[in-house]
Amino acid sequence: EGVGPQEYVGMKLEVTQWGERAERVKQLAGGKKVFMVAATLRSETMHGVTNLFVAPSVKYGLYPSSTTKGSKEDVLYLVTPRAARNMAYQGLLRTEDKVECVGELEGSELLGTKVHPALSEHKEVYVVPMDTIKDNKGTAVVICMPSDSPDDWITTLDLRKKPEYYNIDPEWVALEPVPVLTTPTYGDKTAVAIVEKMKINSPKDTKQLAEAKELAYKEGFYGGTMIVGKYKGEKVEDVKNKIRDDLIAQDLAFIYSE
Ligand code: A2H
Repeated sequence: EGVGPQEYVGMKLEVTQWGERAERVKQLAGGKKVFMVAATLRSETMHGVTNLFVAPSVKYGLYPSSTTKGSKEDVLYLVTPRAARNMAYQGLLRTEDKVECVGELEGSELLGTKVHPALSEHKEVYVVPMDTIKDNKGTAVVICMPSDSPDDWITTLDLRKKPEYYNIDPEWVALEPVPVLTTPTYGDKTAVAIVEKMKINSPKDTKQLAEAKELAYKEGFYGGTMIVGKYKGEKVEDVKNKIRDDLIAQDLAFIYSE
């Protein structure tokens, strides 16, 4: 990627119910509040979250937040060890000589767990797999916004098509995108329209998806108008940073750079 540091918004999604495969993780958390932290470049689309993606074979950990040190309200963040090192460096995590870690786990253990995406239409969404998540970028936790992300839409379709292959309950996958903005060329489900137009069939069509992603991003950013929330009717370009700042002010997100 680029030379400079990449700045993400780390969205905090609280675990509301551990899934059947997360018994061990639940024990590790020991009753503490756990936030899965998703790294995103599109925090203005938060209202449209339908699922949360992790990579089944990637290693994650539970790390105590620095802001809760000494208080009873202990909070744990769930991210990769690599992201945890960056977060510790940015003062977000508790450190002694090294980064404190409550325990490690595999993405596969999280499938079927439920989280609460704040400010979203869905009050709870399921954690489902995305095989194309890389563990050398962001937190390896990715918010699913099928209305505006071609990757998210095609993955959603594939999960529904092949639940046995992915070892999931198809009911976990929310099939209906929740529109948050509208664009002049593609309407309010930009990613869906672009995936159809480009005839993308699989999450493995990486070259086409890269193109689709670029197109959707430009359309949404330069041409998009918000259709939900506090900034309804305003241009995405004008309110993107305000939405991010609001999320941070409400303690629903933080800046994470790497
Ligand atoms: B984006 P960049 Cl609505 N592996 O968030 C694969 N993809 C990852 C990732 C990882 N480890 N970490 C983050 N991402 C995704 C929302 C979104 C995103 C929308 C539209 C486009 C879009 C909802 N998913 O990204 O390589 C995250 O998905 C397209 C650029 O650092 C994050 O933002 O440029 C984006 O990729 C970061 O990608």
